[in-house]
Amino acid sequence: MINHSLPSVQADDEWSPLRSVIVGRAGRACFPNAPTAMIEATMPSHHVHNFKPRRPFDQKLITKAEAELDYFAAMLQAEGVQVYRPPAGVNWLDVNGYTGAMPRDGLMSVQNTLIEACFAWSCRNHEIEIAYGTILGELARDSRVTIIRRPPYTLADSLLDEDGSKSSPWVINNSRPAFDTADFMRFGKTILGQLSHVTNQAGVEYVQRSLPAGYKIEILEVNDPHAMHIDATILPLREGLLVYNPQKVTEEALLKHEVLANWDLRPYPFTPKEPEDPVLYMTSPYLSLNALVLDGKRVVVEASDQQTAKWYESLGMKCITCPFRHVNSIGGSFHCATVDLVRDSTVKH
Ligand code: ABU
Repeated sequence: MINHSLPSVQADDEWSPLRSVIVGRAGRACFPNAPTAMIEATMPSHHVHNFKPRRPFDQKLITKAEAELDYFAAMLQAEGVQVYRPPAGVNWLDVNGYTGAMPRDGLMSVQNTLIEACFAWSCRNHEIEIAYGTILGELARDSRVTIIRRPPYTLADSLLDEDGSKSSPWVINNSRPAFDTADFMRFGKTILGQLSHVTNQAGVEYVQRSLPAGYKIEILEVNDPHAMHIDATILPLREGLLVYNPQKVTEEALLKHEVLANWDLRPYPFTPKEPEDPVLYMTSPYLSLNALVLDGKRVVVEASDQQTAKWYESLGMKCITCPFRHVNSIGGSFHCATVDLVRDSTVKH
């Protein structure tokens, strides 16, 4: 259902009041089937052996993850946020894919424009169409919205040099645009991004060309040899307050960006450990920074993560807790599992 008072896509930042959002669904999720070099570059080394072609995640894990996603979606609806969900029961095993639980990796809203990722991992090539094609079709009925679908030339399977050589710190070359949208974070007309093992310079230039007029990307210098997604590295809690992972980025690097001048920049003060059960197959343990801010006053945090909740509250936030450890296990937290479609804007249009 389209609310005709606002475009069905309009969001410029990570903290303004959230009005409309996509929440993912896991489906019959599988360990992503990417080339070994890509998996070794990005995934926790002690879990690399799990990444075998056509290997589904344990069904009990997925059942619990789906229940957490459903609870999260219901909680957002109860907060007055319009929630879009993809179809249930997608069998990712059949299509040699991964999951529909992490839509932030593949879709980014900027003003009235929704940009589809040009994924580096070919097992994700059709993820957005399969899980989100119907929602994109519905959003596209609003003539004020621009949806930029991935063009076929970006499907070229050319990102790994055949001789295994690398001319950069990253496993992928620059032969075609590659980017996951989770490598970008919106701060109004400036978008901070990172180069990573899934985002190359051609991908950054593609995103820059896709942005509405007046919006620009700046590349944040991160210290993360396994970089893949910026959304456990920096988290703006509200305008003027950002928390960051000091293992991955320095205050000095952040302050090189004009948009963060005069911001209160707080290093995350804890050293989280990976839970024993369920484990984190695909991420660092810093998922507390992968939070969803509802309106610059309220943030959703994982129900068992009391130390982070207390810390965010000491920074003036109200924490809404939600169980999400089984979703965490298959690849991310609240930020990864969502795409904000409409937020009240900080930018004048
Ligand atoms: N995809 C979010 C997690 C990123 C990280 O492990 O740092």
